[in-house]
Amino acid sequence: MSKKLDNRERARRIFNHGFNGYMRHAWPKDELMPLSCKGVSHDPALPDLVNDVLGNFSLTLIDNLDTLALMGHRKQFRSSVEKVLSTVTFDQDVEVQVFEVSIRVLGGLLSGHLMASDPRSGVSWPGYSGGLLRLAVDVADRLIVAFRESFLPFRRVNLRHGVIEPKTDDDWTTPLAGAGSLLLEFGQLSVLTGDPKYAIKAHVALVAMWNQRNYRTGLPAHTIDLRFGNWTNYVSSIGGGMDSFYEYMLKCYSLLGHEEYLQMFEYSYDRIMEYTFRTPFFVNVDAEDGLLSSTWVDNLQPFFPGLQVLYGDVQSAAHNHRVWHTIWQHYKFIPERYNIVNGTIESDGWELRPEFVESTYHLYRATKDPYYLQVGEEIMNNIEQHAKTECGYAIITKIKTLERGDVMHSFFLAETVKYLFLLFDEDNVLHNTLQDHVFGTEAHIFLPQWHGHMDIPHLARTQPDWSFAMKHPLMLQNLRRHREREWGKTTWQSDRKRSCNAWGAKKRLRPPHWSGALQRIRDSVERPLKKLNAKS
Ligand code: DMJ
Repeated sequence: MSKKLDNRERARRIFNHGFNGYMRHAWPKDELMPLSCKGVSHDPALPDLVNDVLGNFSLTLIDNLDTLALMGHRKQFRSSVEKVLSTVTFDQDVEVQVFEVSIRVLGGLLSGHLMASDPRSGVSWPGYSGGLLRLAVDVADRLIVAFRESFLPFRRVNLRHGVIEPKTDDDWTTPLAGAGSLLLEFGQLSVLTGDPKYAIKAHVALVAMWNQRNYRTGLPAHTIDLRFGNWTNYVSSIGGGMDSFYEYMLKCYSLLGHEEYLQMFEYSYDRIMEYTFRTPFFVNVDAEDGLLSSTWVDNLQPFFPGLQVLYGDVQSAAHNHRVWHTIWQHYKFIPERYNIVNGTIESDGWELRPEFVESTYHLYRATKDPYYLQVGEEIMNNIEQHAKTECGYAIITKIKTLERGDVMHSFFLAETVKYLFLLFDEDNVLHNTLQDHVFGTEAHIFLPQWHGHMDIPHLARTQPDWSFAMKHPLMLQNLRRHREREWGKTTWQSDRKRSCNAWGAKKRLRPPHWSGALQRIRDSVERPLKKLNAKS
């Protein structure tokens, strides 16, 4: 067997160990606790626990239906779909995050449905009658109530009772990615069901957030108040809280086929490169003036080279990926936050995250450079050596001492291991019969449905209540005026001032002065790149 196939089978074994461990010790709970070998779900005994995605709906199973399909585990895929259909209900008294449930659960159901119904997947069967799609509609209807007060959704909803009445100002805020990246899942659902209401909501939210970008820098910021449209956190980056907002613009173009998404992405990409790229890192800046706002980078950022590949900027992607590889090799993992000035860990741990593997996969598909296969092998070595437990894989809480935590996020199998498997599986259906696929941010597979083409931007524009919002660049400020009638005079001005002042009061950080550690990283990135360029 070739080394590549060997590694593919190794990735399959990693998946089998984690998935079988989950099914044996945790299912029907949401996730496996890999140290105590038991399951975890929403716990009513701990009402204060901020519950993002544990909703008593067998999360890991739903998140991995398509992983089973892509690995060709035909029987297990079918029996897992049947398990989901016979046991999962979304009528749960739990508070969940709209974005997380959309990308993991809605995305998982839709992707599972496409695999079960599209003969090109190789795992479909004639008796499948669309049960996963019906579940997808059920969960989406429970999420869509989040749009009750605004064109932007509340961050959390209760799956049974709907909107959670906001108590604090913070309850009225949402991060850019949370509100602005729902369109792949909502759009795919609309196209499959023929009901445009999901896509319209998500489209308007995406464009509304984009329209609030700063007029000077062109950058959107991290967090917005959904009543008034003012940013409450002015940081702008490609990292946590903002990452998938950009990802969805480009991918919505691929999935839904409207130039408008591509144009938004092109504009955004230029702004990102202009303001946040300070070689070799993409840094956090203030959306208002583009000045550096902190000196750390986070563990979601390594997804960006993958997106750059999909956009066609392979050279920059390769450079960016080298930076993360250097950090990975140094620590064996990528820390949650890394301080680029001191070259130290700013926030410890590696949560079995997929982003670096995802980019490695896309770069390999684009370049076929065996270097990326080598990177994949290194990643598997470290996972097997340090994260493997008796019944699954555990997050690393302290990188230096390799201390582990009792958590195996559903995305570990659904994304990290899926991308590892695909990296080594040249003959996968995704690389052959399903080449027109688009990955969601949770690595779920979406397929353009040209026969059911739906002009979402057009439909959004013709909605009586939405059209005024879409026309104005500062739509949310118009919304504010509109809503003032219901809410009375608001404190919007003073809120905005307060948040600006709080931010402005902080001494602005100047671009970092390259410390020795950073210089070493730059060298180690640039040297191999120069070699690579010399070769080609
Ligand atoms: C995943 O749920 C998704 O990749 C999301 O876009 C970001 N966070 C996690 C993995 O880190």
